[in-house]
Amino acid sequence: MLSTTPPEAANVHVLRWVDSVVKHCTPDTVLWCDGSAEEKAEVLKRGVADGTFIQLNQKKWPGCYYHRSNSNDVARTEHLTFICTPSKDLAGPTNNWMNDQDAYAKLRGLFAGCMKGRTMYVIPFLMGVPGSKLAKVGVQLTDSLYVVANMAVMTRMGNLAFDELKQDRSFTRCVHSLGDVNPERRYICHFPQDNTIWSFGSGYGGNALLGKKCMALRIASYLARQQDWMAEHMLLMGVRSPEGEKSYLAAAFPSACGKTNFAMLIPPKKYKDAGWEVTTVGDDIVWMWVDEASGKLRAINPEAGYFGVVPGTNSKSNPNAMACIRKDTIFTNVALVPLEDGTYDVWWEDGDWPAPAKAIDWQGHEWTPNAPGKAAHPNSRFTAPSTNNPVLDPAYNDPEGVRVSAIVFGGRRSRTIPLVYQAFNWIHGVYIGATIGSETTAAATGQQGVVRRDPMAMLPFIGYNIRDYLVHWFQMRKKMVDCPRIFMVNWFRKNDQGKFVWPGFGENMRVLKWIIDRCNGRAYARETVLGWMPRAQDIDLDGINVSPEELQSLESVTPEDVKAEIMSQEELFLKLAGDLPKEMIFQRELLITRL
Ligand code: OXD
Ligand code: MN
Repeated sequence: MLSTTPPEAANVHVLRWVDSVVKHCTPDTVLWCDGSAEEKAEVLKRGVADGTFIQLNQKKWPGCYYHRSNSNDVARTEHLTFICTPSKDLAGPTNNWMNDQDAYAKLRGLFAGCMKGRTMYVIPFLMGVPGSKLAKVGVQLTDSLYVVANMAVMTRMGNLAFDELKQDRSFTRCVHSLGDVNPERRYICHFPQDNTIWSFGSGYGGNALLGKKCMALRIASYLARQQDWMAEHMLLMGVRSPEGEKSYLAAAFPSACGKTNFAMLIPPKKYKDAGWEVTTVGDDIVWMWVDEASGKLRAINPEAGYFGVVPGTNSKSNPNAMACIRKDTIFTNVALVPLEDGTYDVWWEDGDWPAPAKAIDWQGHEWTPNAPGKAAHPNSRFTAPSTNNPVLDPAYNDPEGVRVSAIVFGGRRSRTIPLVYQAFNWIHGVYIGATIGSETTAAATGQQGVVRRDPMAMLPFIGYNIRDYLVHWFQMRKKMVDCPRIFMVNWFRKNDQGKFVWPGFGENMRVLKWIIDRCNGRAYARETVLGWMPRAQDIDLDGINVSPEELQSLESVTPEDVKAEIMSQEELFLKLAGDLPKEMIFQRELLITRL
């Protein structure tokens, strides 16, 4: 239960630090969270009382609540996100940088007295499986009840964090205030050298749930380099063959390219009937390390829930996500539908249900199907516990993690990039990952539909200099006796008529099977300029509307396409000029010589 006194097990360094932040932010009340189910109910009840949440119709949506964020605060704001270090070189050319002392001074000013009249919640949480060698403790101080309710889903929250931390000093210090939710005074500042995050002025997603992008990616990536592990923007899935062979894949796709859909893939009937099973370990973040005994790469999902994009989620695109959100879920910025009995339903574009005659849109305005705007914000989200997932992998809670057989990179590209190909080796694979391009979507503010280079899908999430990050990737190979095979996929290629050729979703199983067979030395591939590619007959097309010729066209690249791709990578290479690891230059040269 929420308590005005810290638990007995509270760490002395946490107590001192909380004290100092309380003195600075001057909340009226300080409440400690223990992470219990009773507490969650209390938080939601408080949220309904103060207008943070609206309870949904409990028959249709048991345990589900609705929240509408400020309309100026609906996505991660990368231009207001900073890596704060003594020198700019530590943050590198792809991050916004602020001198750490200047950032502290600026934010100290904003945080001073900012919680007057408010309650500060103390949220101890664990990222990672309890007992795992990579599990990391964070403590977030926040004046947002919405953040408390979301952290309770997205992290392993509560006193177990103190059990894990004991009296150690090494926890991530996360300070968050909504402030006045003004983009003019919005800063998401990371101090990797101090294991500290200060976030002011936003209550949305990755800006405010500090365990996720801020800690489990930006701060963790910095720690991972120092400690010889990897923190990546990846999903993690298991595939079990009819013979009982289990393989795990980690896949990095830029934001809103279907990581959640892929992680929860349902095999086509034919595959299911034959005994194939796909299970989810995680859908957004993966922490990986080299197991000393076997010399192989192992991985855990540090999160405990899903923060998924809602529009487009339906029983066809992702039936397992639909199952995940049927109970105990928080919906943010979808449309709200008042029902006759005074309760509320929710609705979103491209979901399962026809548009209601009337709804309240994500901005709180009355909406009808003729209204010019969308009812649900394109980046509206669900927050659902992992344990709701009907295909949650049994190893989700295993501190030993799972062995990674393949690393898959992907992007949203209407041209050039084939449906699937395999890197020649790890170093070539790192080059492929480092040069991922993807057409931008609504997950971050800014222009949509332009190709953005997004190395390892980590561009907004690398907590230090990208040069050192890429070197770290190259170096990790040397620590492994055997390494995962690396692949590139693109579900989004279009034909000359502008239509998607590959059906995607569950049918991606067919590509997955080729990937797994390649990892186990079973499938054929031909050597091409880009890498190892399947021939049309190597991908099962039985039962889908894709001809061998169409598959061939999905795999084809002309030398002109490759030249244009190399030229368009130039933007990234120029940004890194002087900082490019030599392997990147060599790989580009090798690609050119293969033309
Ligand atoms: C996310 C993102 O919210 O990548 O997961 O933007
Ligand atoms: Mn993500």
